[in-house]
Amino acid sequence: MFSLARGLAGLIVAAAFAAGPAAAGLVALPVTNPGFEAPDIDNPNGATVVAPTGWLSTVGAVGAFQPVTPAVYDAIPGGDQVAYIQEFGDLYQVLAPLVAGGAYALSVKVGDRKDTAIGPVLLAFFAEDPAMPGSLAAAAFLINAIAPPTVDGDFVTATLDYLAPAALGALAGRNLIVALGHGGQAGQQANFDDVALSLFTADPPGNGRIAEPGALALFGLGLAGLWRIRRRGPERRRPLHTVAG
Ligand SMILES: [Ca+2]
Ligand SMILES: [Ca+2]
Repeated sequence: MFSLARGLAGLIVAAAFAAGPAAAGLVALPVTNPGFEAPDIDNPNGATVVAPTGWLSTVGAVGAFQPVTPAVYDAIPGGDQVAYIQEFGDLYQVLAPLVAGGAYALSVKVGDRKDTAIGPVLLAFFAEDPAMPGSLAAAAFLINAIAPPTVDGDFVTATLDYLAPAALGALAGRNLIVALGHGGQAGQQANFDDVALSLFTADPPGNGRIAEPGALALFGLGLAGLWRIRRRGPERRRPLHTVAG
């Protein structure tokens, strides 16, 4: 399922993020619980079996996780907690309405535990359906990207850029959804930390970073696969279970 996606993974990395100098019009957008420090876990290697505070999930065993160092990681990017998606699932968060012509840049740290393998990781933007608030299934898919190759026992930075249309049309007033996906198999886990989102509004129009639709469209394949599997129905779903301690 993900062999094509994996083969293409290297291609997207170069296009993923071109951070320019800070300029008027560049703002950091608030993300709730971006470092997955809530709820606070007080036992080493402990984890929740529900999505971290401020985050939602449609499928999969997900939660906040406090890795033991250096057994699981030598260090984690921030605080003492990360998010996890075991095997196959997603985490997402509904943010503010899309801004016409805005250039969005998402950055997430993706970790591969020393003691487990990791599967393909996807970042995606959706536009919420106002008639179905909080629903990822009803949201309009905008764009996605595959995370770069991960490093065992360490974190890499995955990025996703999106240039909103100058004329939003049917997207007008719809909230941006940030989604993290893991297309892993049995025993595989992805960890996440330090979600950051910026918005650059060009002034005059045209000065923003420009996505390359041809290249980026390829990566819709990966997430389409994730969602296709999700929609096969309940027989594909597994009961929630805690992370191996
Ligand atoms: Ca953290
Ligand atoms: Ca590993």
